[in-house]
Amino acid sequence: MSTAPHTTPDSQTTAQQAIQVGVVMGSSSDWDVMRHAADILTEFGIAFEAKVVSAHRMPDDMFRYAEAAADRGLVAIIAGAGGAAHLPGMLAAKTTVPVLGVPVPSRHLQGVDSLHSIVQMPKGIPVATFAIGTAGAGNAALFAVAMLAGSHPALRAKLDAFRARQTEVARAMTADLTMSAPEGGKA
Ligand code: RP5
Repeated sequence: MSTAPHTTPDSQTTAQQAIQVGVVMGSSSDWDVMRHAADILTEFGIAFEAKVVSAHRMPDDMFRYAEAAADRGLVAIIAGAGGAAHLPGMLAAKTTVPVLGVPVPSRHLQGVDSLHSIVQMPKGIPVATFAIGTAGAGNAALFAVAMLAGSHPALRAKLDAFRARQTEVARAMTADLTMSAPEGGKA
């Protein structure tokens, strides 16, 4: 998996199995955020692809991608975009495969524009919208894992173990505070 900024492979999969999740974004400049979704999917062994599919610069490609998604067996599409972030909503308009929207931080409005563009969908065309930036990208991937876990018990066990590890890390934070507390201080 490339972590270089502003580069995404045209298509990548984590295994020689059918692609289950599409990770798409409006520009390679979104990759620094969206690779956090890719990292989670890799960690859980989910076969995915990463592609730039710009709603504004490649509208025909975007529609083709959405129209093919169900027949290709995609379980979810994680779509990230910034600014006038129409990609998640327009994908959702053309497919019933669940679309998980990630607002990418934008240059001038810090991603609030992206968030509003993605979350304010009209009734009837849902986009599950996540937090702005890397937390949203990671959580969208975890959400996709949770969707798949419903029919894959081994994945459910992995997700439970992930949560348990996270809990232990959070508990250990208190011990770290105690260690670094000033003389006589209480943590
Ligand atoms: C959006 O415009 C993309 O999702 C990206 O967040 C933003 C800027 O794109 P570039 O000008 O960096 O290609 O479509």
